[in-house]
Amino acid sequence: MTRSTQPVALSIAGSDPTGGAGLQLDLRVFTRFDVHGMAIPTALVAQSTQKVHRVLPAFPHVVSEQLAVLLADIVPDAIKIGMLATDDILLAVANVLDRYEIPRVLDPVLSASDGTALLERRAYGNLMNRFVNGAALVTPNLPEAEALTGYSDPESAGAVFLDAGAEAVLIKGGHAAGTPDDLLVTPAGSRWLRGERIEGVRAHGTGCALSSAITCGLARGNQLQESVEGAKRFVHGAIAGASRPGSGEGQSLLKI
Ligand code: PXL
Repeated sequence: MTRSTQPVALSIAGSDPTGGAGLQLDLRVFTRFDVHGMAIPTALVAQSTQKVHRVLPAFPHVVSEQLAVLLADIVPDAIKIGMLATDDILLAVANVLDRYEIPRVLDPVLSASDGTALLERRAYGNLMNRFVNGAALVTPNLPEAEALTGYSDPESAGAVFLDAGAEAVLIKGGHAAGTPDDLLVTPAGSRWLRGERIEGVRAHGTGCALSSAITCGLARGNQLQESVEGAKRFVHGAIAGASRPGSGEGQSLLKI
């Protein structure tokens, strides 16, 4: 038997049966980066490419048991955290992760594109205290940055995330008018990473794909900025190749 040298990443996120976002998408991204993927579901989400119908959070103690049992056996090289659904699940995950020092990428998923809450409002404080604090990177889009920090301008929001204990923040500009540039904020300063909009594609799962791809870079031991730039190129290609299966009226699915 040979020992595998394949890097290992873990996604802690919600299930998206369409495969367009969430755990199902994260695992496919891990595979594309030749990283072994592990996955812990925080919620079952009944959804189509049109809308979210229902969110069923997992039992918090089952989430924490899955995580504790897994980490006692395999310690991943990096962890991606997405949808946490409830304050109780958030705390259950945080209490286990606190025992480990594993680089974490936090995608602070608050709601789906149709507006359905994917994290309950009362959990926002603990998201900042327990997950932003200590994260290798936090990847909010502009609405998430504003909801969590109170600031709509990316420089001010980035500063609040750093104050809350994040090592770095990537404020994603895809929701802004004009070019979708992202601001990477670190204690050493901030810099714009240029983006290019692909017209006519309304894809979902871009945030999940980006944070998972960055997690793969970190799991491989790459530097943060290199990981972010590689992930941005990957997601750009995934949007360019996106398709609209099903009724064709909903959101596009990324080509991973
Ligand atoms: O794209 C945000 C997101 C994350 N995770 C899950 C989702 C969604 C959006 O619908 O369903 C499970």
